[in-house]
Amino acid sequence: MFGLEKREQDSSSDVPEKKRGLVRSLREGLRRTRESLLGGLTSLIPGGRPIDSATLDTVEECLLVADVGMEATEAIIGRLRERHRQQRIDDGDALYAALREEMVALLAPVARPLVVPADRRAPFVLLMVGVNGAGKTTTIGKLARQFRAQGLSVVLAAGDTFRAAAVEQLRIWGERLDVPVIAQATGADAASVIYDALAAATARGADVLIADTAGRLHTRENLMEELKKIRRVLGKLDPEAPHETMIVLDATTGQNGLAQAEQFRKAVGVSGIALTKMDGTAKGGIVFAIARRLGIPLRYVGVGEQSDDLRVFDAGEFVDALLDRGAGR
Ligand SMILES: Nc1nc2c(ncn2[C@@H]2O[C@H](COP(=O)(O)OP(=O)(O)O)[C@@H](O)[C@H]2O)c(=O)[nH]1
Ligand SMILES: [Mg+2]
Repeated sequence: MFGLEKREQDSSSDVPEKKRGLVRSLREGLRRTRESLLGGLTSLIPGGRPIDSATLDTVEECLLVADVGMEATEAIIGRLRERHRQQRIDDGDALYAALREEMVALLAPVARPLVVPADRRAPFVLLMVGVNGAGKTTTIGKLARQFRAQGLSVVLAAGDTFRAAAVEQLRIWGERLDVPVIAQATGADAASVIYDALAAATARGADVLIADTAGRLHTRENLMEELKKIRRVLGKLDPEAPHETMIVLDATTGQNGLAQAEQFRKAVGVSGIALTKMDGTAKGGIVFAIARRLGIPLRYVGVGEQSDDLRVFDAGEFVDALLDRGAGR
């Protein structure tokens, strides 16, 4: 069977211990979505039983329940029905294999990891955006840790000057990771904080600057204006900055996240997505809707609150973790 094969491979092959641990934590993080997806499937598709059109209807329902969304579900199911018509799916295992293939194919175009180019003259500037509570500040801490582990020097900019606790939260991450945090008092002009931070990062010869931003001001328009201003002032120091504008989306908000991404994309442009809290939801199928509807590169997936709970998004690894029938449901 699919999942079992995969598990044996992992434990017996030469996959390094660390990598195996990461794959395990991705599986654990996707547990609730997997249960929702496979809960309806395994009982209906025992290996060897012929697949009929009703089975495919069940698959369709399971995808919709997991928040895969109408469009992505229809894309996947359409392809499966076509294969079934051609009699290339005759039992449960073949259906699983086909489903895996179609899912990976749908995600592959957005599985484009963030790459910090090695031949840089100036700091690589990462501007983090997203609504309050999405996980921006936490994701910044996790990213800073990953970059440090890659031997890159990092500076953080406390650009969420709206909430009193926001600067403090970033400072704590900075202390924990031994990464400098450039900040001013609550209420300061966010664009000026981030401008200063880029100047400081450049002076230090830092590799990466990660800028935090507010998720809410008095109105959504205020926020978008502030973000535009931040982009403008960064451009004065480095015409190519920000090199990445990453939106942080909370997976537990499901389809709502798609609307947020559209809003931010329209206002300030978005070049990448970090999808957080996959561990807290059965609606992780949202990744397929993101791939289908937005087509914005999905860089990272957050699977917990700890500093190492951030996975680089890999389509094959993700789908395997999602469909793994042997992974302790
Ligand atoms: N379970 C879980 N919680 C997360 C994840 N990412 C962030 N959080 C939590 O979400 C809450 C809001 O995060 P925060 O970084 O403050 O959001 P911000 O307002 O966008 O900066 C915090 O309690 C975080 O610990 C994740 O991947 N999984
Ligand atoms: Mg924050």
